[in-house]
Amino acid sequence: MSINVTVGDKTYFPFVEKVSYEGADSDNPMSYKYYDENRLVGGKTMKDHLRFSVAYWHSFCGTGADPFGVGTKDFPWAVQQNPVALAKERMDAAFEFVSKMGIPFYCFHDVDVVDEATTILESEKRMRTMVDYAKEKQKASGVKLLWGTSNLFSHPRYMNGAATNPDFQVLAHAGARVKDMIDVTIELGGANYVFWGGREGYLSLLNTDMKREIEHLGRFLQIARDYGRKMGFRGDFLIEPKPCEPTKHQYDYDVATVITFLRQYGLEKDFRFNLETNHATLANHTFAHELQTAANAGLFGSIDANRGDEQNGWDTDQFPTNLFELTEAMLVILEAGGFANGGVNFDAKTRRNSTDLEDLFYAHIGGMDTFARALLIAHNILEKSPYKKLRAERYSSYDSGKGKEFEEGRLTLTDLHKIAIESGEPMQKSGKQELFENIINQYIR
Ligand code: XLS
Ligand code: NI
Ligand code: NI
Repeated sequence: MSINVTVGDKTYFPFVEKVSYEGADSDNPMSYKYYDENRLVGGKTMKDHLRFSVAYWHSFCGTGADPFGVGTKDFPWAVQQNPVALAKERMDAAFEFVSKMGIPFYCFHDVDVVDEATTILESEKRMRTMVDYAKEKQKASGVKLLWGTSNLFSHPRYMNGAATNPDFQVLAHAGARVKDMIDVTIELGGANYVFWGGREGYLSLLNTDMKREIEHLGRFLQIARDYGRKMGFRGDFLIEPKPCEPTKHQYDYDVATVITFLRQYGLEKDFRFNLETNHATLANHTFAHELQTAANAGLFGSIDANRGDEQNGWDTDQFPTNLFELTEAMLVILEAGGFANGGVNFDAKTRRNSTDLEDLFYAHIGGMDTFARALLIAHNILEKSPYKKLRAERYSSYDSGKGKEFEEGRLTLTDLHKIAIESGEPMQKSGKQELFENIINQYIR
């Protein structure tokens, strides 16, 4: 079967028709070994469990430039000089890729799709053209928008922040861009709208009124939320924590910090979390920790899937391959009820020296297969292993008697004093960590 989703007749990836599930014994590198979109896992297809998404910025815009060198990747869709013509070609390539991969969603920042013009109104006009184009593409391919967002960190005007900029004119500019992207997200049927505050922090506390900046961020998000709801946006607003980079300190440091912030500004009913693996590890947390903290607050939303590097202290955004780490993550996600509006967005880039177009396929195939395996393993652990029972048993002393009375708030400190004297020294109870770890290993098969 030939799929033709490009509006023109150009193809950017002629070397593959369609990436399909062929099973773990296949030697075809352009096939899924584990991701079988229609396979049912606990009554739900893998496709619906994982809701994969491609990140426009890394896959179709990022050419491999780093602080030490220019880009290395010659994208065949990036030859046009005219910004709208270039944007259309890039979108042709994006939809060809996403369709051939059988990935159901994509995500973008405003500037990924089309370059900003010199005025806000001119930028909006360009974006309108591209929204019409994207609508056609979405309809022809069935691919949907997982989330939209505005890039409030790349342009030099945001060097001192966007919503937290000491200059109100910059904040207003950021507001205009967010308003436009909320409109775009609604028009394209986006399931979520993301805020990642890349420059919402500081480089030095000496020149920073932190209290005032955080209040501005709270106010900014409130009026963005109010606008979105007024315009009929029913999806989730997502906030994406990261502790630092490019700032020395980012205000949305980690989940625990952001929960307090959301509650302080009355945002907790409309906002949830978009959690990224490499951001968690930069904050010295595991990914599972961040997921669990969000789930505990009922605020788990979506994830940006990638992995960091054990030795490097920055956001390397590599494609996820660590099965143990992802199994721990999927355990938390499944126990939290899985994704509703959210999904697994690959906020990951191929390495600077991965310069073949095929590499984009291999990278996503690897990430998707690892997630598919982690899903199966975590599902089996929860359904078949003693994992949940073992964990529950550790807390069984609170299920009845005095422990239960404590949980219900019926004991005073004087009561505890009396109970402790009566019962004497508590018996030692093992935490059994190695046994829990062995269960994960046992089910990785
Ligand atoms: C950067 C962030 C960014 C957000 C979207 O570290 O992960 O890519 O996901 O602005
Ligand atoms: Ni991200
Ligand atoms: Ni990131």
